[in-house]
Amino acid sequence: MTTSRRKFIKISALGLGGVAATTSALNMFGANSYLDELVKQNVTKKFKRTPTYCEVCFWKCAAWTYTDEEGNIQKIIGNENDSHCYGRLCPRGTGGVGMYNDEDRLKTPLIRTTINGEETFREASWEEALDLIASKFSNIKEKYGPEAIALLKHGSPGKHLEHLFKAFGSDTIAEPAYAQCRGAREAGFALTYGSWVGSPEPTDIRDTKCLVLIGSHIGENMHNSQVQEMSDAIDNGATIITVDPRFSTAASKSKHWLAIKPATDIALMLAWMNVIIEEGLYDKEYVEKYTTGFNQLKDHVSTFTPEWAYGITTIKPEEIRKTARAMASASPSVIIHPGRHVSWYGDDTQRARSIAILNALLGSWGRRGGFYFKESIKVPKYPSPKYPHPKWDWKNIGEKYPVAQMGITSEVIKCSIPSKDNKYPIKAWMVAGTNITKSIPEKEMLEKAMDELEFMVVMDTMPMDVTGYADVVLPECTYLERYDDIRSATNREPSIAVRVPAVKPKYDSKPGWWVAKQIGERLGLGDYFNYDDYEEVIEWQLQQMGTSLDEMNKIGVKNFSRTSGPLYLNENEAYHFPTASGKIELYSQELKNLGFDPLPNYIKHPEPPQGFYRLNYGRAPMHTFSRTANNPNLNDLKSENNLWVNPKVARILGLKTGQEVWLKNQDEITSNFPIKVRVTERVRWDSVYMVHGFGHTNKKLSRAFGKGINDTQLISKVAIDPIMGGTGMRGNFVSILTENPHKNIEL
Ligand SMILES: Nc1nc2c(c(=O)[nH]1)N[C@H]1C(S)=C(S)[C@@H](COP(=O)(O)OP(=O)(O)OC[C@H]3O[C@@H](n4cnc5c(=O)[nH]c(N)nc54)[C@H](O)[C@@H]3O)O[C@H]1N2
Ligand SMILES: Nc1nc2c(c(=O)[nH]1)N[C@H]1C(S)=C(S)[C@@H](COP(=O)(O)OP(=O)(O)OC[C@H]3O[C@@H](n4cnc5c(=O)[nH]c(N)nc54)[C@H](O)[C@@H]3O)O[C@H]1N2
Ligand code: SF4
Ligand SMILES: [Mo]
Repeated sequence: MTTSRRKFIKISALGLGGVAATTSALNMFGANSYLDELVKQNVTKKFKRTPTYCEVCFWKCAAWTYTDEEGNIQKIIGNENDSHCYGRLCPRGTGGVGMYNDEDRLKTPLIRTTINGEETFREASWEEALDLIASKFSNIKEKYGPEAIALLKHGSPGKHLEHLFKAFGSDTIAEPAYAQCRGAREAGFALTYGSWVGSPEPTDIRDTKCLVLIGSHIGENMHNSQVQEMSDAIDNGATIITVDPRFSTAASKSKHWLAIKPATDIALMLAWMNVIIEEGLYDKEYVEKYTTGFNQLKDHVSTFTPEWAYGITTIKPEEIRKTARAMASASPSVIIHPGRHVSWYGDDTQRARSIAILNALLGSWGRRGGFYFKESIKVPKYPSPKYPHPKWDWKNIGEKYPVAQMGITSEVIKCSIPSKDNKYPIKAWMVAGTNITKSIPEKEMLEKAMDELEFMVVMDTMPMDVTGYADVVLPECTYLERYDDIRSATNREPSIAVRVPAVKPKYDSKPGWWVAKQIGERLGLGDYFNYDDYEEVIEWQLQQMGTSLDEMNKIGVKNFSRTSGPLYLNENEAYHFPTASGKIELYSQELKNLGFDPLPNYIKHPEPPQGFYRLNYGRAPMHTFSRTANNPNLNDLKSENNLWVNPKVARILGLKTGQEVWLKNQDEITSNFPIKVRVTERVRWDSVYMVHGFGHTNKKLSRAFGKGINDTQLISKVAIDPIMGGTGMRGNFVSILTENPHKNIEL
């Protein structure tokens, strides 16, 4: 590590101040949850219930928080009337109370200081911390303009700070949920259908006859209603086809598991298109009526036969044909799922385009059992002055990527490293609700950027790694202790849900809305924060929508009727897709005009050299990214990640289940900590697999510190998507070390 000004402060230096290894995740909900037992032990007490929506991930399930007479939170359960959860939370949502109870939480504001030449944090009052932030922000605005202050955010706190930043004159805003997550699929679907997929995905899983998952590991990826609908679809006899180099939970529930060679999915999809077109299995009427570019597509895929794809994907031609026919026979009640975390190999927009095109050939968009037309209700904006117009913003920063529709975090990071060609110099960051040191790879670049910043504020609930780089750390209270914006869901029917504090903030933590207002007032932006309590904002908005906080406190979720038209295409009426041609664009003139392939092509990606394995990662049902590793309830379910190793590899290297190993990647980066091996046929011999979000380096996380390996540390090579700037992360290779490479080094 460099001897930088912003040396990472291990908060431990502060001084001042059972494993359920099961992956049978499809039945880990509600009544089946172990946490339910804890809940039952308390049934004799009288509870008060408060409405909320969950913040353990971004599915935002509406829930009830139950507090006892002493004001302790006893349980959180799903709201029966909510289309995101159908009354049942996933294990993470049930365990969300651990976020509140975690004794390692950030407790007071902290300010970076130097004592005897050592950088450390000292505890500070809110007054002092907020005054310091306001004065630094004013200074930077004066010297460089407000645009030079960037907001990196994720989740609810981001919304409040976004308002602050826009009022201040900065729209230099980005989040990892775009370039490191779903950006490429939004770009791919927007190019094809003219609209985003969005969240929740408008996949009509409950009524589908065939669900095709291309690396979407639903069941480990625990997006609630989606998992429940998939479970129902299976019970109703739907065919599940899973394309995954790993035998995922979804694969175990599938009729067809295609153990594809990593990084070759586009070849498989081109071959599927070939079969569907050559055998005349596509929905001819739909293609004729709603799409453009079919003839070009037909010519394009004519040589991409299953035999051609076999050599690339290792999937047998008859398997390719059989699965193509299975999809077609379910058409139009078939879903080739768009995926969610799609930043894989850099050609991700083109992979998403392939998925979009396949759905169009099978006529599933706008059809029952395919994709429905989603709808949401607009929450009126609380009265506030107009935002000033920044001189440049996230769009300019991402201008190299013409199709990007949101800020690109990695470009914001690059612009924070001074250089003479940098047109958009960024000098300060506020980071809220995102642990960028774990969610954004290329650690060297990230650390360089943080080192160059004149000022960095982090607002978090926990002493996560990212806080160690801050000049000021602000402790936000958890979602159970605060108001946040009204959740307006985009679903089959529109609905709203509220988050009301169930308990008072613990320690000296404060809600994000309060922090935004306090900083705003200090910057002379009081007019933008014309309320004393966020309750007033919500009450005003609810009144505009014909309800009230009083009503919402009783019901938690309010469902509205659709007004935009039917859920599916009305076949007797013309339909205008929001694309340039008004049709589904199988052939993309827009991509062609921008100099990209108008139809997807397979390109070969690097393969692991001798002695190396592809680093594959994913989710575990009881954890969300890095944010839950220290959660007492969820840590109890799974306290570390394991390294999945194929038995062939284990034999060659002499590895046994339970043995600790270290990993070294292609750039000689060695994992800080060891990981325990799990020998399993469920992973291909060319890859190893681990759950993302472990290997925490901050000792202040008493349960999570040093447990398992942080995949992000080993992702030093990325493949940038040239169309929308996404960060492809799955092209890293690791070798397995059986000896501790850090024997004499203190970490
Ligand atoms: N290597 C690798 N990188 C990835 C991924 C991967 O699988 N592997 N996944 C990618 C994907 S899909 C995504 S969406 C992103 C996710 O990226 P992030 O959202 O950055 O993920 P987390 O690691 O959960 O970090 C969340 C941070 O918010 C804090 N937090 C939680 N609740 C609150 C709150 O109420 N208020 C505040 N102020 N802070 C809070 C947590 O303590 C934690 O520090 O990561 C991406 N990056
Ligand atoms: N429990 C839990 N659930 C979550 C989250 C969480 O943190 N925890 N995070 C949520 C978020 S924000 C997101 S974005 C989603 C992410 O969830 P998904 O979108 O489902 O995740 P991915 O990371 O795209 O997919 C991981 C799967 O891809 C497979 N894979 C790897 N390489 C390839 C390949 O080359 N081809 C194919 N076909 N498959 C491959 C892996 O083996 C693994 O099974 O999960 C959401 N749900
Ligand atoms: S899916 Fe689980 S963690 Fe995510 S919001 Fe719903 S209950 Fe919470
Ligand atoms: Mo994500």
